[in-house]
Amino acid sequence: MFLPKIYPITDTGISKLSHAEQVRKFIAGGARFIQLREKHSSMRDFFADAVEALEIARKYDAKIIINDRVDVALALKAEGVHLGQNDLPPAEARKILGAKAIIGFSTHNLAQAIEAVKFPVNYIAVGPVFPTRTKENPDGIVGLKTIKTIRAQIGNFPLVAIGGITSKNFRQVLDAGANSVAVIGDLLDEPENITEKFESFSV
Ligand code: TZP
Ligand code: MG
Repeated sequence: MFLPKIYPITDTGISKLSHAEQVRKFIAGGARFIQLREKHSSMRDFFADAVEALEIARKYDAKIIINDRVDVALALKAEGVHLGQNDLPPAEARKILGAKAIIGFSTHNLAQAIEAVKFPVNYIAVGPVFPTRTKENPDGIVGLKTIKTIRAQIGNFPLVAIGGITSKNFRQVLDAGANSVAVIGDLLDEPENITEKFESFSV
């Protein structure tokens, strides 16, 4: 399984740190698979920050996945992209990024998850599992029961759970059948402790 159990995602709004600085801190805690997620800053500013983040990641053989933007992932030579239901369709992203790219795809219910595993994607994400304050206009809460149902329906297809996951509840989410938990707020809300927080998700 190429997915790590803990999949950290950057957020400059919560951490008040650059993507590069967050990547540095996640890597110091042991992360080697990190998503850069930027919803507000200009493409220019994000790109410059992401170039720096990639330079740091390369030194540690850490993989970087870019949220939403296939063009940015391609320009950066990032390892992959994470797409939502309203982004470029996964099949188009695959044509652009090639067979080796890691493509993740967000789903928010059982029907979407069942559909998504037919797409040319390397993993699907499902969420929000629990209430989250990080995402603007989140879909309805999925809950652990739906994670179990999705797992039963998709065989061993790589599954990431996201939304409201913390160092206290993540084991339940893995036990419900997720291969990996993606975490934003609980890792970043004390920016001075990001490395320690990552380490506290010990599995
Ligand atoms: N998609 C579903 S919930 C979510 C995303 C991007 C936000 C997850 O952030 P947090 O802070 O870990 O709840
Ligand atoms: Mg998206």
